[in-house]
Amino acid sequence: MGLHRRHVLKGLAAASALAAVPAISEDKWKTLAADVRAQMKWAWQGYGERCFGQDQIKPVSGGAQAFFFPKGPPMGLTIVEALDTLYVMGLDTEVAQGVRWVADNLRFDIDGEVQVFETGIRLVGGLLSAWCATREKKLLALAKDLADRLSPAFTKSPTGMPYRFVNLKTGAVRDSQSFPAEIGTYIAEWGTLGRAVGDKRYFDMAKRSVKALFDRRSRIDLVADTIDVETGAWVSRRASVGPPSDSYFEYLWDGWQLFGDPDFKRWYDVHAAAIAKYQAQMSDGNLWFPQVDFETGTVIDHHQSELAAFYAGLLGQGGDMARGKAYLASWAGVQARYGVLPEGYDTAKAAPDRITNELRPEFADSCLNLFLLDPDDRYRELARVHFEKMKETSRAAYGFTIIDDVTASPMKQGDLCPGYWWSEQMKYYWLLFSNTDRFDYKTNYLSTEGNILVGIK
Ligand code: IFL
Repeated sequence: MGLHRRHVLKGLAAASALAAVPAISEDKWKTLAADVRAQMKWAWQGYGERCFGQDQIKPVSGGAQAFFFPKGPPMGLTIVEALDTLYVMGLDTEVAQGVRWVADNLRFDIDGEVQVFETGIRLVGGLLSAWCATREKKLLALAKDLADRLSPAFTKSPTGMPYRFVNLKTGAVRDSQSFPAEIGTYIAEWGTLGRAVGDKRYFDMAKRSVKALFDRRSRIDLVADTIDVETGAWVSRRASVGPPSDSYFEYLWDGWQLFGDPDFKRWYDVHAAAIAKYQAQMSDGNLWFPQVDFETGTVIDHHQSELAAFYAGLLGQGGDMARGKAYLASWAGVQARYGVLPEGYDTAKAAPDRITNELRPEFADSCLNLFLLDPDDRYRELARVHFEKMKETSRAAYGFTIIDDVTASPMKQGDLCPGYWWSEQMKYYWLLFSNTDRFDYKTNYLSTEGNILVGIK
């Protein structure tokens, strides 16, 4: 065992100690859950009054912001993202209102191009989870229609790794330089769709893309963060667990968890071992994952994107609870220091290197994933702080907004509620605090966008 590895393992034992919390009664968690539900209901009303059907609300000004097509039509992104969250919260009137809008308005025969990855995780996934919740056939039909319109991105590619953009009407594709997350984050949605409609081709299309990427890993089993999907040649040397690679790793585990496909498990294990060997580093008692050269393992930079915080939960799911807890504890330290996590953190300087917060869910995501494996109130407590701080700093006239500067006092608000807020952290808080009987806490699956594809009751 090398010196570096010994140092990391020794440090892990110390770092994995998440602060103990005083016992909180189940009633208090329920009260907190009721508050989460009330905030969701209030934000939904704000969206309904100001811009129902638009992609995203600007909660400070009360305006709207398109996500897909700047000149329209809107795709009701917020509604699609929110539906299964509203359902598990028992907000059934809101669910019915949202489903009605989708059934009456959402159509994909549009002569415009969309980003395949974002459209897959948000709209295909959102429609599928809404279908799982309500069993409304129209939702499944829309998910299938949309996935079919995205499929030229895969079928026109010589390697099977999808182009980044596709025109929904013509099937024209563009942008051959892509990233692991945009190549490997389909198996959950495409596999679930294939199961629902009885067509394995969806699963195969998503798996082929992942295999093509995995097969191009370096001799030390890492992938870089940019590749040409036409030639299969790497155009970067930078390996990262953060964006734009992040959910590629997540969906390797998920392909195994959801479909029991042993290839996915092997692929996950190969990368997880290489990441632990070459990227895991202790710094001031904290575990971080710096970017490294994908062929040599040499550290490139010490930037840590907040989005990488999801990796704590994934480590736990993959069987490495020690590293999962330690990595969550590292982020918990940043949360304790700044209140709201900055978008980026320089772990060498122990200071933010990006001072915004785009209302991110990843920390709460890991709290939930670790809690599901190990129902310990420490995870709930970290998520409670995340929620309370969000209420304190992000609440605006018509909903919750991004922060432009988390280091300012008071924090400076921006003016946008991203679609994922409705699908992710509000659901994670609710599931953590409520112990709802609309969710199966033992057998479940949440996608990278927080869409519940297994476990809705
Ligand atoms: O779309 C969200 C999703 O969690 C993801 N990446 C980033 C978003 C949230 O920060 O996979």
